[in-house]
Amino acid sequence: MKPILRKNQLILALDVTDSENAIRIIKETAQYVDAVKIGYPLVLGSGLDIIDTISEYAPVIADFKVADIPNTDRLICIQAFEAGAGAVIVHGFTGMDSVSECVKTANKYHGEIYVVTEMSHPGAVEFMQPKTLELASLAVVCKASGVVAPATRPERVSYIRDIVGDLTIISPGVGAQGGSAADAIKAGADYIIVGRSIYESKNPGIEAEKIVREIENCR
Ligand code: NUP
Repeated sequence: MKPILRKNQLILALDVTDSENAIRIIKETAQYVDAVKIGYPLVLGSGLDIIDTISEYAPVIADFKVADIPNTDRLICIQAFEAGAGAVIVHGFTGMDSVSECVKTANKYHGEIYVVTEMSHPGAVEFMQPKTLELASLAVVCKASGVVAPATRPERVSYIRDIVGDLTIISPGVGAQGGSAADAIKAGADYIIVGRSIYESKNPGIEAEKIVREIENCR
């Protein structure tokens, strides 16, 4: 995700499963999004080459939530960066050695690592929320580029901002999960991640533009 020149502060979560649909949606939305987050639904549905295809339109963040021993993490990150991803999302609960290995691998590709702090869904309060401070601090210590923080809980975005300083915060949970783009940005998120509200819409381009305007109006 390195040099994001346009700052619409919007990342598209492209969780469709077939490449034809994915390409149609990115063509309609490319002018509004700063990056595209691609995860297991699209990669498993259409193959790893989709990362390269989509990266012709916008930088790709591979949301693989990498969570293994350092060597396996390294192998997964290599696959993602070799495929054309500019950034990879990893879990932090595996500990410092695992996350550091991901950052080390990313640096070789001039890529970025984002560490999940507290997830946006209700279940995240069970096991993750009590460890948010540690997970966010780990991202700082390991020199990750940024963290993932929940737009569904703007007060937690503020809390995480205080911990991570100037690391980049990317924030999912807007729209389908109930969060507001403006509230998350005001709480300190750098980018909003939006999936279903855009890709399930009849007019993904119009929907993406609407969110960009909402963000602009709250700056
Ligand atoms: O905490 C997280 N919450 C979340 O929704 C971490 C994530 N990576 N995501 C992802 O963001 C989720 O897997 C999906 O790809 C996207 C949100 O999509 P939507 O709820 O806007 O459809």
